[in-house]
Amino acid sequence: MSNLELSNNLGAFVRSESGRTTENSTLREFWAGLSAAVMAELADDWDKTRRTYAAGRQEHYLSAEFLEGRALLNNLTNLGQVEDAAKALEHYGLNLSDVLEEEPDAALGNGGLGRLAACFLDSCATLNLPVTGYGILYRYGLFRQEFDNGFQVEHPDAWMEEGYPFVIRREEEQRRVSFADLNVRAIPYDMPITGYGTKNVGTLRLWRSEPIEEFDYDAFNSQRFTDAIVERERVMDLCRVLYPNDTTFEGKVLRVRQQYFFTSASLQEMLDNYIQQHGSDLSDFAKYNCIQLNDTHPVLAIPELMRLLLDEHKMTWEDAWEIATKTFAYTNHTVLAEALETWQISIFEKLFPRILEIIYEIDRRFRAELTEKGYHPGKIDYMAPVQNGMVHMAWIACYTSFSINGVAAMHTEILKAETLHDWYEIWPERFNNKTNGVTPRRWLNQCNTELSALLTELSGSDAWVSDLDKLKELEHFADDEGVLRRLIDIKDGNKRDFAQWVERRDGIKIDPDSIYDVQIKRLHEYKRQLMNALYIIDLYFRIKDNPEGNWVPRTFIFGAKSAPGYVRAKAIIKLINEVGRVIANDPVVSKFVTVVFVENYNVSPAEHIIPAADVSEQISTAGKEASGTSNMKFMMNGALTLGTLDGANVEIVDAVGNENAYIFGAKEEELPALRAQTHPREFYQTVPGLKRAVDALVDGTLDDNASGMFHDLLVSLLDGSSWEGADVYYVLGDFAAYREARDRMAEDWAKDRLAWARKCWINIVNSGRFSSDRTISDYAREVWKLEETRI
Ligand code: 475
Repeated sequence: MSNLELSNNLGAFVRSESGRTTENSTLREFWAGLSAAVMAELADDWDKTRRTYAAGRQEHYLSAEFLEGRALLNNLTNLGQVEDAAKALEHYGLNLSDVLEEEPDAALGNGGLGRLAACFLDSCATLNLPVTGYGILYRYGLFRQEFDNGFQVEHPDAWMEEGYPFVIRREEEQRRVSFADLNVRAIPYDMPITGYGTKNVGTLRLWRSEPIEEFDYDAFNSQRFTDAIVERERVMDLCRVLYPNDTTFEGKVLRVRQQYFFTSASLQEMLDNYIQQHGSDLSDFAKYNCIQLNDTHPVLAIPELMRLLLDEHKMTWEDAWEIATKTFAYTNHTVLAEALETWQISIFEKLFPRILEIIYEIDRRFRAELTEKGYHPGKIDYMAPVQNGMVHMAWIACYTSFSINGVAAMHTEILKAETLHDWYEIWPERFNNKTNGVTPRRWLNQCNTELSALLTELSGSDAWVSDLDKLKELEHFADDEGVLRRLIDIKDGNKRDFAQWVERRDGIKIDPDSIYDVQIKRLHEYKRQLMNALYIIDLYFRIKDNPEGNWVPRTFIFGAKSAPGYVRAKAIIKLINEVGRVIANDPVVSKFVTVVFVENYNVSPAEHIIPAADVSEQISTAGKEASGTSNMKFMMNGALTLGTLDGANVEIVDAVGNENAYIFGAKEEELPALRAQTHPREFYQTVPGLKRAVDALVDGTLDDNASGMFHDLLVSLLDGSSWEGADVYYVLGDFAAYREARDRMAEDWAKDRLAWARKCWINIVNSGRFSSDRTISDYAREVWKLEETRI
């Protein structure tokens, strides 16, 4: 659709959405109409891409989560129609950015793992790789967060209730998924994934469960109407909600149903397609198909593929196993013990006895193979797929997969040395690292248009958008004062934009001339938002002690959701809000400090926050954050990292040099000795100001509304409990080093803006290796063996 066509056609699309004149149509209807126009524009190329990919070797990305966020701007950009759309809307007196703000976020994921999957699909489309994503069409995405008196309250996120133009229901491609107690239809809903500078359009296929028949007519007619409805709802329940846990495992029956549901439907489709394209001899299945398992959530695909090959396609175990071991590759996303998925055998017995039978057979053969190889029975027992009445999903993944990878160099080393050490010893050749990346389309080109324009101007083209390494050629501008001044102006503009946005959205006033210091990520103890809060409490006291001091104006920005059942994380949310309230009410401290907790943090708020950030807080306890990905987004947008040597921070420092990042704190390998040396109470007593900050939790400075929450936080730091030690995440141990680095950072920023901008520039131009295009090229070449396939 050319410019002319969009201005001519938009009205028709809007009217067909609203059933009214354009004058009487709402902004939301304009959003829906414009989105429908975009879908129409994509249709032919999308169809062509699907047909082309079906014929050759393909990779299938199985993930329980895809955290896509908004789609319209991304698609308009890829189609090169942002300006056309703006013009077409102008004709109706409307503003494109207002229309874009009407779009709900597709929040079908919790955090890092889900957003990574979305960035990966973006890169696959841009690189013309035959990759399809498969997941679940949750009716309710990640809960909407509200603060009630500073406490997190969860509300359902019925994100597509009013219609969602970016998925197409493919009734004719439905499959059937059977449980022992329930048969359901799996209906695919396809979302187009456009790429930058290509006509190829990839697909994210999200499955939705529906009853086999609209109604059970017998029940209906025999006056058991309500039974019929209840049965129908039981099926619809399957896909109703995304489990809101990030890096923790919950052994709920509904969750394992979801996992089996989407993996079974996806595999049936792959097998059907194979037969259609290559005939009924399935022995070459692995030649044409590769499956990446995004963590253990889709690992049931392994026994399910075996079942389909054995039972439906009458293969021998040996032939089927050969295919499985050449098809699956597994990515691990966390070393936290609480994330390891282990399911009770009794659940599998109830839901899918045949799958359990197959898992037992995998287990039997595994034990035989390792016994044959001479391994110690104790070790075999520990590594076996079935142990102590539990099925170990990660062990099944490691035994079957030809590739096992971590998501940053340091993380992969920890997998090899600790988490998956026994597997590494036996099968070292399976292990490889794939450091995460983020898409520079969404996370730079779209969210930071001014900086992008500067980069395009200086490099003479926008080629960097799909080849981020090109930015390296701009490194010499680090010594060009004119360019640095422009960078400073752009950042200042973004900071003013953010101030406006947050005032409109949350009613909070902030000073755009202050340093913006940002921590946005899920709330988890290992990420140490608590350490960040203790710093702010300490700063509050320091300013009160010396109100005439030359304090750098600071804005501390947070965004975080806590799992609804994670009591201590919720206490930390309340604490941050309470610190913000106390400071706002203090006439002295509020002159220098503001705390902003952005409510309902999600992908689209991140797009407003990141371009405005000066400081990127990446302060996890060393060894705990597998990679992190916001660290990369901040770097691309010219914020400096304040971080520990953890996850991908290590590689960021390696890319920019020590002098262009602020690294502090205990290293992973030092932690055991440091912990043995000093009890947390000793830090509390001896680090200047630390006792005062910790005591503020309970001495009346801060109010937890008599919930006892803040007292529990204090106990967790100083004493621990019968089941865990004191200060498990080394908050008190790292506090002094953190404070020193953070103070120094604020002073550096205030002292010499040009020197600061130089560091920012070095970060931006060295962010190429953190593009998900680099990550995906590595997967495609080393794991998937995929070729670029242009339509
Ligand atoms: C890491 N989620 C980040 C990111 O690789 C990393 C696990 C079990 C159950 C439910 N959710 C999970 C995760 O483990 C997860 O999101 N991990 C994150 O993956 C992408 O950058 O460091 O914490």
